[in-house]
Amino acid sequence: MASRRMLLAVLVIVAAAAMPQSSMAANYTVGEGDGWKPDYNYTAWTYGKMFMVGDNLVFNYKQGAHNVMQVGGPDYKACNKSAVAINTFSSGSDVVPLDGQGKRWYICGFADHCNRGQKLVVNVMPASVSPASPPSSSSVSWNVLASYAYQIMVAAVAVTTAMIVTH
Ligand SMILES: [Cu+2]
Repeated sequence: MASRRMLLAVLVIVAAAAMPQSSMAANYTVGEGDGWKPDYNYTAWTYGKMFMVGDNLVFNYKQGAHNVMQVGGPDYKACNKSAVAINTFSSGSDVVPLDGQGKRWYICGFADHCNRGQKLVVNVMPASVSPASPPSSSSVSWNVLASYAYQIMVAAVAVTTAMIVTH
């Protein structure tokens, strides 16, 4: 009986390890410790990050000194602060859900901040990337492979541990 329980525990661990990482929503703090401000390169900040549907962007700034306007592409490009925003956030600690795939554009509507770089564009990917149809980018498929290798290793360690414990 004890070994059956152990086997069940191992199965649970293996199932947990095999869950795709994309099922966990991530919070991205825009600009990390620097927060949301002018004279910052937010395009560089996005490098190497993969934004997925269900993730959140967190904008931190002094309330009343900045805001976050979600606008369309042309308004982003032109830093059009009088644009009719899709959404405006102004709490100073804004959690902005990425609830749809595709490009999203954000600017600060204060003074010349947008022209001074306080603007962000992110490309939101679908929530789940199916292993049956891996993304075409070789770097992404490599990440997926590395992730599988890690999961197999975790499962192997779990099984070995269970065998030692039950024998
Ligand atoms: Cu600003």
